[in-house]
Amino acid sequence: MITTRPNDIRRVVISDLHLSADEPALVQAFLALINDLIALPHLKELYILGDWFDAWVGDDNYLTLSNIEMRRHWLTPVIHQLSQLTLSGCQIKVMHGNRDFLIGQDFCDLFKGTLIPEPYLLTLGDQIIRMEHGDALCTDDKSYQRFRIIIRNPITQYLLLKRPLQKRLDLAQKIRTKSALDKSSKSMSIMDVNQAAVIKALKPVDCLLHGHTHRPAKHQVVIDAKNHVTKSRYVLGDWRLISPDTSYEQVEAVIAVTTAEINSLDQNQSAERESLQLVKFVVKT
Ligand code: LP5
Ligand code: MN
Repeated sequence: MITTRPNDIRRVVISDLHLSADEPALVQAFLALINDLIALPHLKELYILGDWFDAWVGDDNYLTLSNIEMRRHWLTPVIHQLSQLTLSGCQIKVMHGNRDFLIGQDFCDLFKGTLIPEPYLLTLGDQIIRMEHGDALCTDDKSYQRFRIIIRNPITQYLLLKRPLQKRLDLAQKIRTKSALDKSSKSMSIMDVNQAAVIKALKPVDCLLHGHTHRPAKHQVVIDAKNHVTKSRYVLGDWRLISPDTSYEQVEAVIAVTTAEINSLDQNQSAERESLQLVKFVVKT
């Protein structure tokens, strides 16, 4: 579904799925993607760059369910499918977003995935790609950045995770409501990345890949105008349920893939070069 060259795909990067029990079509679309990925013969890694879930209040919200509750839970098929992907030889790497920063390694252990730090540097040949969720780049959004400093502090998180589950669910709901209210009065430009923050992030690397802003695109960023230095910033898209007509719905997302090109050095030797591109992923539901 995502390529006409299944043999050449090496890595897939996604973000901003916002999965929850309230949007089963998004969950189905994610399962469809994982099914496709299992069929890719040389896929090495799947990266999830944050906001995989609409809200995550702690791993115990799933891990403490009874066997019967777990069997009926919407996450159980997701974990099963991801375990199959791991078994097929693909490593699954999970980064926190602003909505699911409480995901722990205990949850990722269920499918033998790895929680990765933010930012995360991926080296592809001689190219270093900086991957991050993207919210830290939105430095013009002062109220969010103040909130981020508090909520991402390890002491705050330690104290939050000690609160009873129901209290955490209530708090998450309050934060969502307050955030939606605040967002309605913020301009689009305030909620986008800040150019100086992007240049600072890009300077020591070759390329930047992030999500969060829900504005998928490939941008050329001028790093040094005098010396004509420009670098790429790739923005992943959020997963959206749309209705092209009344007879069906579909989920669309802009994801990133790396594909390998084989360069022959001479008759006996060849080198693989991996390149990154954004692609549209569409699933009819
Ligand atoms: O996610 P998105 O793109 O819609 O909005 C973000 C910023 N908002 C957030 C909040 C999340 O959306 C919702 C959080 C879900 C729950 C997470 C787990 C909770 C753990 C705690 C319980 C254990 O990140 C939004 C940005 C926007 O991106 C664009 O960059 O603008 O930021 C805000 O709107 C934040 C506000 O400006 C400040 C919010 C202060 C909240 C204080 C809550 C106090 C409790 C309420 C009491 C009435
Ligand atoms: Mn986000």
